[in-house]
Amino acid sequence: MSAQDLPDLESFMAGVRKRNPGENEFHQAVQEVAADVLPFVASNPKYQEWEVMRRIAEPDRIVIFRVCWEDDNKNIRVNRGYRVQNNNAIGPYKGGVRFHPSVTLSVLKFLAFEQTFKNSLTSLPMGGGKGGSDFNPKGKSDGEVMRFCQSFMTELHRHIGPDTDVPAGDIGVGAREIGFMFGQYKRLTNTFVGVLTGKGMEYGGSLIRTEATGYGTVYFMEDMLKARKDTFEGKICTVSGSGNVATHAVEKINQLGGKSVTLSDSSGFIYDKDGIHGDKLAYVKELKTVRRGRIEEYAKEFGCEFHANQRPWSVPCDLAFPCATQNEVSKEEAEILVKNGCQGVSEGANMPTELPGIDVFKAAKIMYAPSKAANAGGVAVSGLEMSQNSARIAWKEEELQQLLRDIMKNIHDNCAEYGREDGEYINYVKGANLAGFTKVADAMLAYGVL
Ligand code: NDP
Ligand code: 2IT
Repeated sequence: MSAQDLPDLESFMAGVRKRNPGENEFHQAVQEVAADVLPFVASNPKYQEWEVMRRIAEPDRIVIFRVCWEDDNKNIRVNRGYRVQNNNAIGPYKGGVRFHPSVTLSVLKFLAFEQTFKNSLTSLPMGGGKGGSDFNPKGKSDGEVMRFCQSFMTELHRHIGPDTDVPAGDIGVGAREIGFMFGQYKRLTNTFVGVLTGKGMEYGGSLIRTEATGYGTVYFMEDMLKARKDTFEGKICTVSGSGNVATHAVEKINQLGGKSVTLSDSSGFIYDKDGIHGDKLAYVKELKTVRRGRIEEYAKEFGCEFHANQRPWSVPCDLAFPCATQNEVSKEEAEILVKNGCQGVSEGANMPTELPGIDVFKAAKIMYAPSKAANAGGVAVSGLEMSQNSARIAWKEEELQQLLRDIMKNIHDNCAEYGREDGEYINYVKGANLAGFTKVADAMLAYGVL
């Protein structure tokens, strides 16, 4: 194929939109990657010739199934379950399961696509996948959640396995749900294998998996600061979300000398000028994982501001950590962050910034770590959990802490190498996309046309 035949971004995206009508989140994720990868393949024609980018943007396989369960009032409930197996060029499909009413095929396709690049960046042998359901665990009893998880796994178990596809947690799926799903897989297959990660310590889980995503997101920021000869000391940090990723991001920010002043959930955000630390952070973890209450209760308990139905980006900060969900930072909010002096953004959530918002961060040349690099610590420790399960051993906490720290530094340095632009500016978006793409693409070339 000659240079003039190379597809430009617009015609490439027209094809993606035509093949995947109405799937806006999927279009957004593909466009973010293609904008960097298409010019790169133009100077590396082997990838172009073998249509690698087009093939990565077409999932290997998607399974969609009915999930029936009975609620506490004996009503029959019907939800929809999914598993998107995007690409297994470099290892078994790997990626979380999300239970949230906003789950659609488009959302899971974007997540599985992103996961393919993220997992490649970890340098561990994992392909990309994602699954979930439109089931809403909020307000459900433990018995209802158990019956739903068992029904979900009754179908899903046919499509996964420790060397095939290894799901884990995500929004709405934590230790409780992983326990129910692992138990059902074990019962159905009469095997005890590492088919899920994020497991409890009693049945094959890994130390620091729970903390890994939030910690990793903050480590990535620490490395970006280091590259600018700066540290966390005294930095005011805004964080969104109040689940697994957000609370552990706050924990690590505090340990590194920063001050976390916000948390949020889908009803609004709290602004605690004195900092969220110690007993106050322990309160949030208990509130969200045991009592399953609302973040507004924090404001009542500790006497700080609560802003209903708003996101925390108007609060002046040095550093921002979106850790709730996709598209939670708009262009206008990105502009407000920059105007208020924000110097860096590290994404714990997947694709939290809308495309025009990313352009604002790039134009302002602030430090900006895209999710596929910044939140890879979680799946990296999942990869380490898989290794421990296969070898039937358990590593010590110090070893795992060091491995996580080293993996995040390696991801940072790899992205910096691919993303360095004129002058000192590092375009981490480009760096993550190209570094993630190359390994998967080279493996795909080795296999021929599949
Ligand atoms: P949790 O379920 O533990 O917490 C999710 C948090 O985000 C809650 O505070 C929730 O509030 C809020 N949230 C969810 N959906 C929305 C929404 N539509 N609008 C506003 N707030 C919302 O999930 P995690 O912490 O695990 O996941 C958070 C993000 O991090 C997700 O984007 C996930 O994909 C990503 N991620 C998670 C990893 C992990 O290891 N867990 C790994 C890598 C990325 P509420 O309770 O009101 O719904
Ligand atoms: O988005 C993610 O990387 C996750 N939800 C974690 C996936 C995993 O397999 O640990």
